Parts: sequence; structure tokens; C-alpha cells
Amino acid sequence: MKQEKILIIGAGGQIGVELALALRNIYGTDNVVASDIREAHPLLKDAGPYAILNAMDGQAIHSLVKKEGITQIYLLAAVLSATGEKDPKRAWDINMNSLLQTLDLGVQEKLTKIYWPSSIAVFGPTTPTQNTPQQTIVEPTTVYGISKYTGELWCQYYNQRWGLDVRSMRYPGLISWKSEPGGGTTDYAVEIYHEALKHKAYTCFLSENTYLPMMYMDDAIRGTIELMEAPAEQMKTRMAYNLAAMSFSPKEIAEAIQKHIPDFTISYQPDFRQKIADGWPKSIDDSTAREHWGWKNNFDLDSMTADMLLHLKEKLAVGV
Ligand code: VAH
Repeated sequence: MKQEKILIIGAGGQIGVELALALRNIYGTDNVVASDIREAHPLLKDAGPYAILNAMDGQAIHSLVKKEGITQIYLLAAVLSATGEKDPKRAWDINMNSLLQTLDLGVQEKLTKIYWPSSIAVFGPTTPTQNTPQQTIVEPTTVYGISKYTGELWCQYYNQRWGLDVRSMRYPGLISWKSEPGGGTTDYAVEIYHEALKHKAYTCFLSENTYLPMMYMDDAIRGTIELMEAPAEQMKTRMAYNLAAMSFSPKEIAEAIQKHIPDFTISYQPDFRQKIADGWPKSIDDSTAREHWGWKNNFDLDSMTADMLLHLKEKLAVGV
């Protein structure tokens, strides 16, 4: 079987950094080319093949794919929900055109697989908010959500029309300590750990009872790789799979942190991101992913909080 060689576009982002590290552990460092429009993230610097690459530069990507003998692309570059609302046309352009050129490249160069992340942001205020099903009313009200659902439809089209093996999942909010979040509405759930350790206080930009679906990055990375390694016949849908792990509110994550840092305090100053969060589901039904390819989460709020604080204490060099 031909050696797989992977290109990650957007390897400097919250998911990209960790996916590059995890894929290199599996496929070998030299078989995973990390790329981003920015210089290498500290965890990727001098740690394997790296290219400065703009996700919108189709020509540069095509020549790198041919030069390196790339067989799979993970396209992670995207403008997330909160940033997208500040410049909707730019968000649409980047999120859609980077995908379409990658799908075309996949057909042209007969890539074995493409991964492109979607999000629970595809759902909107008219979607059932509890245990949101895999198939339901989908009327996103952010450009990010519109671009992600449209992208899912394009992925399905390229699979049905040209047999391209492109796979996707709807990530909830992701929490990580190795890499930084990138302008999303769920970024508070990462910031709160940093602020709890550094200042024992955090002002949250969402209100205290804003329930959102969330997941620890360890689960998200493992789930992504399990999806990509599942036999093609198990991919019974080519829309993105709902994925879930837990749901919590800012109040609940603060209480989980207070079990470790009793004098931690939280205050609330909702901003424009509150309206985005209010349009999203509170919990997700991921039974389709569990049935089709065996997905299951390992971390819950308490085990994630313990792991986050353990690693961040060292990373931030703070004691508590
Ligand atoms: C965002 N972190 O907040 C992303 C995610 C479900 C939210 O897609 O935009």
C-alpha cells in the first residue's frame, strides 16, 4: 500500500497544532507536512516539515501537493464565528473558496482522503436545542455557520459526483491547553482556565446559564483520526457527523474550577457573542457517529478540568 503523505492547511490553529502532532505520531514526522499562513507554532517549530502557505493560494497548494507527493489534505483554515461576524464577506470567501479549491485539487490529483471540519454552528435558533439530531432544521444565522453547512453540501456533492473520499464532523466548542483558540464564541471555555490560574478571576463574555456543547481537544483529535481511519463503507453519510461529549454553562465550568481553586471568582459581561451562542443547540445527539464508526468521548467536565489545570500550571509556570 502506498505510503500516505498528509498536508495540513491551517496547522497553526487550535485544532491544527494538535492534529499535526497526533498525525506525526501515527504516520511519521516526515509524512506530515504542516502549513499555515503564519510562521510555525512553537510546538511545530523545527519539529518536522513546515511550509508557509495561504489557504487561498490554490496554485501554491497544488505545486506543494505535487512536489511532496501528498495523498491526503486536512483543511483546517477557517474564520470562526465571532471573527466572521466582524467581516462576513471575508469569512465567506476564505471558508468557501479554500474548500472548493481543495475539493477540486482532490479530484484532479486523486487524493485518497480529504478532511474538512464543520461545526455545531451549522444549527440555528429554529433547530431543536436539546439533543439536536443529525438530520433536522438547519438555518444558521452566522456567516461561519452558513459557510460550514454549505461546505458540508459541497463535500457531499464531490463525493457523490466524483467519488472523492472527503469526511467531516460538526465539532462542538473545543477546549485545549497546548494551542490557543482562534476567535470563536466558545473561546471563553479556554480563557477561563488561564485566568483562573493567573488571576483567580475571570469576566465571562457569555451569561452564566449559557449552555453549549463542548469537548476536550484530546477527544476531538482522537475522534477525527478515528473518522479518517474508518473503512469508507462505514461512512453512511457524507454530511458532517454530529459529535458530542458534554454540555455546560459558564457557571458550571466555574464551579468545576473552584473544586481546585476555591477562591476563584467569575463575573459576567455578555457581549455580541451572546446572540451567537443563543442561536446554537444546548446539547447534541451524536448517536449516528457512535453507530456508524464507533465514536465515544472519554472526557467529561471534571476530568477535563483536572487535566487542563495540571498542564496549564506547568505551561504558564504558575502555582496555585
Ligand atoms: C466557534 N469554536 O466558537 C468555534 C466552534 C461550536 C463553536 O465552531 O466559532
